[in-house]
Amino acid sequence: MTDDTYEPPKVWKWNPDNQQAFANINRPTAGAQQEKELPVGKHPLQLYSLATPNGVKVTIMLEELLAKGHDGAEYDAWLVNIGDGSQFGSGFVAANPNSKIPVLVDRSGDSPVRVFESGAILLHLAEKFGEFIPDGDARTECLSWLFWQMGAAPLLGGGFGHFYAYAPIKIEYAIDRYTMEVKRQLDLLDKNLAERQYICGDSYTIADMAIWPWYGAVVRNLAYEAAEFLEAETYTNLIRWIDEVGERAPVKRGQMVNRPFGDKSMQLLERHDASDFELRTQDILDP
Ligand SMILES: N[C@@H](CCC(=O)N[C@@H](CS)C(=O)NCC(=O)O)C(=O)O
Repeated sequence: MTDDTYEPPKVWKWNPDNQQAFANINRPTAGAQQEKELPVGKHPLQLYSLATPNGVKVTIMLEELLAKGHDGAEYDAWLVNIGDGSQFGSGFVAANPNSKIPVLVDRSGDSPVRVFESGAILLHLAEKFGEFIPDGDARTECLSWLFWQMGAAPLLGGGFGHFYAYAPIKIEYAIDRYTMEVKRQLDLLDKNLAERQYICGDSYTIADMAIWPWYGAVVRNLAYEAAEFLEAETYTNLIRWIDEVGERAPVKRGQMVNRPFGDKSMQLLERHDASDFELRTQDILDP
């Protein structure tokens, strides 16, 4: 397979035998592939997720809300293993027809409300609890950065991350194209944070929670092993903010939830109670 000899056919056909990264779960169609209901716990909020950057955004928000004393933000976090195709179960698809984590089912009202797309979940929770979203013009600025992140991250992850780290061949054209864009994004964040403490201004908001898991992971070399390639250490304002946000206790807890990889003491596969962080990490359950 070389990119300079490939001639696209008139009509593309799916090859289910394709062995490339994520080929076992990718399909050209949407919808449920098997019958499987979602579990439901005791709390008002039910989260079905995995500790990828998109998943972590939401667990950080929930832990931040709980730290502020909002008992209504108590949640059950169920682990969804996207590697085995759990996102294509009928219950999951009913909650998120797009078959991607994270998805939240808010059961605090008369009937359950599904919320999919991490940005929509952050906004739903911010509005529900009146937290981490400012008023007036600052709200507009906050939403601008939130929507920026939702549009920018696929270029970082699906574009740069895929072609730099996962693609079976290194395609210079693709890596160049996405590296250019990712460095532009890093420079944008760095310049913004040269003037502000947080992404939207003086206060910590859902825009910080959306942006931090992605750009924090790349800059701290926790995603794609590309920090040196991207000269991440040169974005000093960004690093100052990454370190500051990373020091928050709810941010530390949020990263542990639905995490089946890495250091066992940081893996809380499911979260059903605040005490789980002390009592149910994998170093204790599976030493
Ligand atoms: N725009 C979505 C993206 C969610 C997303 O891409 N989730 C990935 C994990 S980070 C996923 O569930 N992938 C499974 C799949 O593609 O089948 C969001 O922000 O919620």
